Amino acid sequence: MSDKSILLQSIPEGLGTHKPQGHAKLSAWIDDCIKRCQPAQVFYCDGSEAEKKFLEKEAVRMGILTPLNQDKLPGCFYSRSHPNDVARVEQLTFICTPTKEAVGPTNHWRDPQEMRAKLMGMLDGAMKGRVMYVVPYMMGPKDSKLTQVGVEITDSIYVVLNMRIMSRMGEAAYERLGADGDFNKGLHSTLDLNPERRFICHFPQDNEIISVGSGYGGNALLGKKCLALRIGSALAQRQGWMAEHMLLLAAESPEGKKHYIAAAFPSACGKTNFAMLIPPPHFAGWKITTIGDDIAWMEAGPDGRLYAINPEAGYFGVAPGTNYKSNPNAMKSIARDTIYTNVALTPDGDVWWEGKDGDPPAEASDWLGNAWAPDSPDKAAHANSRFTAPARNNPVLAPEVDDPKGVPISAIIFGGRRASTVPLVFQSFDWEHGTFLGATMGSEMTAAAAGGLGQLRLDPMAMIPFCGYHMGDYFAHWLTMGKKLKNPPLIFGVNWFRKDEQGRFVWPGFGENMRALKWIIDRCEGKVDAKETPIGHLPRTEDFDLEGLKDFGPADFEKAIAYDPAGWQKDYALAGEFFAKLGEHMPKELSARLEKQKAAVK
Ligand code: SAT
Ligand code: MN
Repeated sequence: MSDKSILLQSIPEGLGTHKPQGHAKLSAWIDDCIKRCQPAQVFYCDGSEAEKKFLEKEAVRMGILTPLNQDKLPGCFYSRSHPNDVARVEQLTFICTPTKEAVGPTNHWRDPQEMRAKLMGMLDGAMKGRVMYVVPYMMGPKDSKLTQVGVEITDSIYVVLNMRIMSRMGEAAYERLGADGDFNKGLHSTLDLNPERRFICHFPQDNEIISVGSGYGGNALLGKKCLALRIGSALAQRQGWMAEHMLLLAAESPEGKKHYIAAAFPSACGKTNFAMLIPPPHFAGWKITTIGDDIAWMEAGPDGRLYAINPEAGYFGVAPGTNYKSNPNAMKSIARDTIYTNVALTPDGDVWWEGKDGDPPAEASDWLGNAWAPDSPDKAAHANSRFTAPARNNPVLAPEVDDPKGVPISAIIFGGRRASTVPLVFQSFDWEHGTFLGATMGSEMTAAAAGGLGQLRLDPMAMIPFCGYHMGDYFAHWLTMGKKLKNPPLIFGVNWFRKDEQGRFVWPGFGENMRALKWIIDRCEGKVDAKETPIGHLPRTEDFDLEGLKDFGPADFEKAIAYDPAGWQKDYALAGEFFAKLGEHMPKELSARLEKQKAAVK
């Protein structure tokens, strides 16, 4: 029988002892957390390889991770979450600012003092008999001006091992802080995983996050959505930069010319696939490399262009649907040193999920641990099952990921999952119209958040779940940023998910999305003209490269980009309701733009 005690045993000499010294505020905060949570052990992480090996071994002994078949998947582990803890929970996610007004109608608000008191009550003695891990990390390359330091205090070894993949974790973070640097305080406890005691709380004015009751990615890996987007967006607004829910890629032409592209799609709409795209054979000589797959931090550069970094160091991607056709580079990225959560486990220590290559296994144990066979009525993997993989595994990782000044963005793309109305690709008229396009985008909801699956909701800039302040002020910030940019990126809309009358996707998607990207790049270079319509510039069929596409000709393309005024009238009506909710905070330019657009699509 293995010993499942949740305290760390036989800690090797030198590990767990790296208590930060010389930053009085940090030390005082850690001491407060210890007093409050009363852990049985405190383990100070240093980010070393030896520490990783030790914590993995301990997580296995505790029964939290299961090693996978090391011949097939070296360095990989399997994990199951609590069945009620499988996604972000927007209704339990709060922004706690002094006034409710500051967070606007799209966020859940709580009074900071009241919320703090409630959380502190729950955290009193919460780590009795448990280990407290102190995790220093950086979001962003070591020497970037935009990089933020965070320290996450958690009682979950799973969180520590995931944070190690997703951020630049380790003592370099303390070095960057020096004696008095600003850092994000993140206190996390799983408590008893009771959804009644689950709260993900942000205190932007204190650069602080307190999260209890969940061990799931977006709720518990505090550097990711909590710091890099909710707190990050609020900091960015105050300091004049942007924190966005965007992938970042580099597209290099056969002549060696590079363009950097940022794209905002909601969770589980293919950001990871697009960021790792492999151009189809017809595009021989083109190369796409990945800078990031989820989050971009951007600022105006001295040349008036917009520069972006990826604050993350790993991919927390959706497993179902990932395969060698949809995303070969992701498949290679997750072949080693990866943590799999809530997928299915096969008898030979491999993983499986719906949409993985090959036939389903004859038998497996599903994400709940129940016996599963291909004729079982339930899915083997949870629809929001995930992989956590280090970016360095990505065969097409861009070397620019570590560049402290970031990459200059040529184009911003907004996209969502839309069965109708939104064409395959189109271009806005200018920054303000592009901001309007982002502000009015909608998407059918996915399994990345609990509830509402398939419903169309407005998700401006894919930031509805992640904007840490008033959406109206956020739109205004976009307009302000545009004024700072002498050479702003061009702004486009895309939709890979349009369906025909029979409910079939009209566009083949995946690698073929290169064709839309190529048109975007041609537009950036002023190489092609476009059709002007009320919603923006649409591609002319003759400029859009369809060569080498099987069973897809100009007539199909015209369906994919068809301008549908009736659909837009509905979209703009929805946008109007949304804008009205934002009240006085809504920038007048965008309200006026909506009226103009409504008239234009009549
Ligand atoms: O929120 S997570 O980071 O866990 C995943 C997502 O919804 O993008
Ligand atoms: Mn995301």
